[in-house]
Amino acid sequence: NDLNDKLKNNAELQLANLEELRQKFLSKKGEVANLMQSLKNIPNEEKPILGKLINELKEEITLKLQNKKQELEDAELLKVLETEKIDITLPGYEFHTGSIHPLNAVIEQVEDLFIGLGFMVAEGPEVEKDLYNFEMMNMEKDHPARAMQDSFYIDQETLLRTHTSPVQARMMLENKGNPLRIICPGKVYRRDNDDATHSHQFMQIEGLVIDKDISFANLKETLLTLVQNLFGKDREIRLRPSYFPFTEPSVEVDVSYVKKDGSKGYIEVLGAGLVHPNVLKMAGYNPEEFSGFAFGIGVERIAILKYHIDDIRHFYTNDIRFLSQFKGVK
Ligand code: FA5
Repeated sequence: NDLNDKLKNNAELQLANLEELRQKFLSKKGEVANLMQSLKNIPNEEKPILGKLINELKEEITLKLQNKKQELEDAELLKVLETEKIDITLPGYEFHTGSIHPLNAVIEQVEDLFIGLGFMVAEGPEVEKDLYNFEMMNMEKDHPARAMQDSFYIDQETLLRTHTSPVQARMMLENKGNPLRIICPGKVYRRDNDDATHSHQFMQIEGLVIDKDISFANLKETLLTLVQNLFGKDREIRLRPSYFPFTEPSVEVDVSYVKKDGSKGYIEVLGAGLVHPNVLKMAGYNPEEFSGFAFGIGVERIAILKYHIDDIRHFYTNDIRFLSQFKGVK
């Protein structure tokens, strides 16, 4: 009765008080325990009956305390819910989410493809030694092909890399004559005049495979896989003989597309070839034993084609209206 009164009369009984009550009745030295103790002073035949009654009492008290606790907690929760009610008629906030840059979207797609084919992704410095950018790519100091890539020199030995090919040399040296499968995305710099299709700073993705018995057929199949992954299964590639000092034979690779009048056209997207024996030799590979292929993709070229962009400068002027069109692009 004492318990009942307390529970009833104190509507706002706090959880702390409940705990006090629990201690009073149910703790080791509480009243229920005392009753149990006193059993030893009564006749044996009455012990089972009284014992049972005490246990029932204990259960009842436990239940009551639990129920009250629940009731208090529920009331507390209701209070919180009441104050935190959301007015769904209020106007919402606008969330500004970013979008992936189209050049990064292309790089990520190419990385995903090649990682799936067992390639590693490698990176090299943008401020590069002439040694790696030119000499180890089979272009010695006065090689005329250097003129194909007008360069920003920092001093006689150092420049802003003009292509991602120096990463080839760095990775070959690091791999000390072992088979290699890498792609290397990154920024490159040339003293080109900016216009709709040229930028003084642009991006490339280099690819390099070195192993025994790597042939031109391997290169062709890899490039076809790449192009169809980027543009769709209906695309074809066309290889045109070309010249790079670091590959022999060398090709430029065009991708087919359907012109407005329905006829088929081709657009150049990358350079490629079989790694020149001199390049292998300089980087510690025996050209009698190893062969390889390499390619260099112009990332802007791919993005321009893929997303139908009319001017390369859109990629660099950071106009939010341009960039926000790529929300959700994969
Ligand atoms: C090279 O840079 C070679 N290193 C590619 C290569 C690698 C060949 C491995 C063989 C083996 P090229 O100068 O053609 O090649 O440039 C490659 C691509 O970069 C071009 O196809 C083009 O898409 C892009 N590119 C070149 N110059 C510019 C520029 N000023 N602005 C934007 N993209 C450019």
